[in-house]
Amino acid sequence: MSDSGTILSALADGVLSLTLNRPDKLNAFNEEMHLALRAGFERAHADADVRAVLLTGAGRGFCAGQDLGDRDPSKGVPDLGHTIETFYNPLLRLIRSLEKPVICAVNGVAAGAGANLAFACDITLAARSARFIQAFAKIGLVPDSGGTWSLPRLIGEARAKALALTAEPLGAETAADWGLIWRAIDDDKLMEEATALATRLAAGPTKGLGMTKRAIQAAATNSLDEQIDLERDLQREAGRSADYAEGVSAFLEKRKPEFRGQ
Ligand code: LHQ
Repeated sequence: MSDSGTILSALADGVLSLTLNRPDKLNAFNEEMHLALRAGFERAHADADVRAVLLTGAGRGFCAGQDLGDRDPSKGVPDLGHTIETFYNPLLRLIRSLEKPVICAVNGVAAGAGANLAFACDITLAARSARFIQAFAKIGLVPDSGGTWSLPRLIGEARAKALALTAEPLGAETAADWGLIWRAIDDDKLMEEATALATRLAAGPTKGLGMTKRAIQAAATNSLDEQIDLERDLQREAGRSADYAEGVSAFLEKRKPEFRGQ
């Protein structure tokens, strides 16, 4: 485990674990934590040994969004657009463009940008006791970190608007029932299950998994014609991969495949 203070980082079995580590502030983002988390995702892009990412939080919370002490208007009117452009948007783009699975284990409350960060990941699990809060409405802000994009797509406009306008907390089980996250897990089993899932995916045909992620994301803006053309192109590429050759050989030889993500 390497400890850069605000982000704990460890690579094991192809899984890069990134843990938000400002537990006294419920892992609210300051600039240092932003930069350290960004460095973690940049490593995930560049390092072939990283085949999946597991994002979670230290302590009783997952992430309470922006550290409001760092963006206090009483100390001068802040340019929040600059904050978003400099810190949040690059992070979102890094997560969405990473062609490797990103698993999120929401260990406790996820508020503001913390909630929308969890929804930007590929597979999000949450402790049964966790709750999601679009806290922006409580302080006169607008959902960011992709929330106005992901919420209506994941749960429809009616629920998206109600969550964003009321800032009412949403429990993990309801979030799972609505399709905002993949599963709610008993608190004491969350990390075990999330680690097992990330490890399983990291040992899988991660080149194909990465292309699958790209295709599903592209569907948000593609027509059916564009999408099936994309599927053709990606399948052509996947069909030439070493993992496809290994997967078919293993199937025919009735053995477990050994994928290398190539
Ligand atoms: C915090 C925070 C926090 C600092 C808890 N900051 N200390 C983007 C661009 C630029 C600017 C603005 O924002 C954005 C995006 C955003 O994320 S906006 C939304 C920002 N987040 C919030 O508004 C959430 C604020 N926090 C809360 O409402 C509560 O803390 C929640 C509901 C998350 C948890 O409530 P509790 O479980 O009752 O915990 P708590 O309130 O007692 O918090 C524990 C400690 O964490 C406490 O410190 P203390 O020294 O009193 O123990 C809080 O002050 C601190 N904390 N969130 N965002």
